[in-house]
Amino acid sequence: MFDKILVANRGEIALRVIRAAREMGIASVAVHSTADADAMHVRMADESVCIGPPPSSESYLSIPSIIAACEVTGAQAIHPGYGFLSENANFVQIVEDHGLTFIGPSAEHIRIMGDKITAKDTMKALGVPCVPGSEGGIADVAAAKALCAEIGFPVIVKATAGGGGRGMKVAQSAAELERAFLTARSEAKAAFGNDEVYIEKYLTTPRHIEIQVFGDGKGRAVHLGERDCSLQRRHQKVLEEAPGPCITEEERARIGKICADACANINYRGAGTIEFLYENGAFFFIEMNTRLQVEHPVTEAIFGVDLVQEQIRVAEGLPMSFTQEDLRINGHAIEVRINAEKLPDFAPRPGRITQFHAPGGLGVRMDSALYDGYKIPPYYDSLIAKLIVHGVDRPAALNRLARALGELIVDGVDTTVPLFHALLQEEDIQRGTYNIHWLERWLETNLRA
Ligand code: MV4
Repeated sequence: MFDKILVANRGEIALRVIRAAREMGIASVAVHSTADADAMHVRMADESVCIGPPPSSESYLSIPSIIAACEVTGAQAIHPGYGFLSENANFVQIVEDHGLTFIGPSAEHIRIMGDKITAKDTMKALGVPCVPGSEGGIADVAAAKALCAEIGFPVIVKATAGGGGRGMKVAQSAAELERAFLTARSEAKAAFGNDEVYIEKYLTTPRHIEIQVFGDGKGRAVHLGERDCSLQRRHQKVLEEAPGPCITEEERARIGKICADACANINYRGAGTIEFLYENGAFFFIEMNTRLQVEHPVTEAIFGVDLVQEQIRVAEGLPMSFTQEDLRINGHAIEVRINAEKLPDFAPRPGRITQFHAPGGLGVRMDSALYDGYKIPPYYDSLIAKLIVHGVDRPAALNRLARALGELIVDGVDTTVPLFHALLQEEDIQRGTYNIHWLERWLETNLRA
């Protein structure tokens, strides 16, 4: 059993991990930049170590500083949270080379899923349904043209080193293909130092449905249903819910089993998310994320599990505390991401919080590192709070979200809270009839004006 773990992150997710560890009797070490000396994660942890100046590249991404912080505090394991070093296979290798434990998947699995072509090949071989497209990379314009003649238009050209929406180009017709291919390739080279691209049939109106998986690293794995994360702006999720409003129990059981079996097959360890596009009742794999995700609390709410405690358990070599049969969905959960941003442009608004009051009551969870008088530094992500509500069904969760948003006070900076009040008035939100393009269109017609 670990006695002490280091949390290589900041903000609400650092608190999330510290809380999970404390309930397990495990001490926590916070690391922080000089800009975060007064941050809540530093206050809440049992110990803290300053690891560098404000820029992430010199602090939260500084591998030598984080390893050194483990050595001086005696932390035996590192939880990376999300972002930062959470999907850095080289980091995992270095952690393990120092006799420490990475609380997450193996370096090999992170590497496989980080290369989107290899990820897709791997998933396809494991029986996971994928978007029709190229077998591996596309070498030149001639190969691109030949493939598209077969699969038809529209198509999307994606960078193998991309992911999360970076490095993609759509071609609506043969006339647009050469340009899309060459632009995607040169942008990929510039952004990632890797110009390999692949092509898929472009799905025009899908939903983003992701399956939460969890493995013990020893051949057992389960799924914890899906989350619908279709409400996004510029590839940033804005609201997530579980279960997906359009997914039937039969669909969930079928795609969930495919995902769990795939993870069992490769001895996947810890939490993972298998992302799909869902259109006309069919699932198409796009990417796998080998980390705990921002939106994991909606899954925790409906299944009543603590995914971070499970991550710590399996990192120690213990079995998971539940089997697939133990997992039953209870009600409906919705998360909204509250960012320190000014509408309508979502421009970051760091600054001092003059008054903060978190909503409470039955079925309300607020994950936030804010406090009265806290000064949000300008160096990091603008997410300042996640409000997660849980109700007996989707209408109850929506009513609870409206009630909780009404109780919330965040004064001193602009936030995205007004967006959620407005979205709750929309029929498509109330009915759950939205796809990946809905929010951008809604913003265009409602906020630009
Ligand atoms: C696609 C697609 C349509 N067809 N792939 C964007 C993020 C990255 N994870 C994959 N993305 C997409 N891949 C095919 N074959 C549309 C998107 C996409 C998208 C996906 C999920 C959520 C929001 C999105 C917004 C624009 C485009």
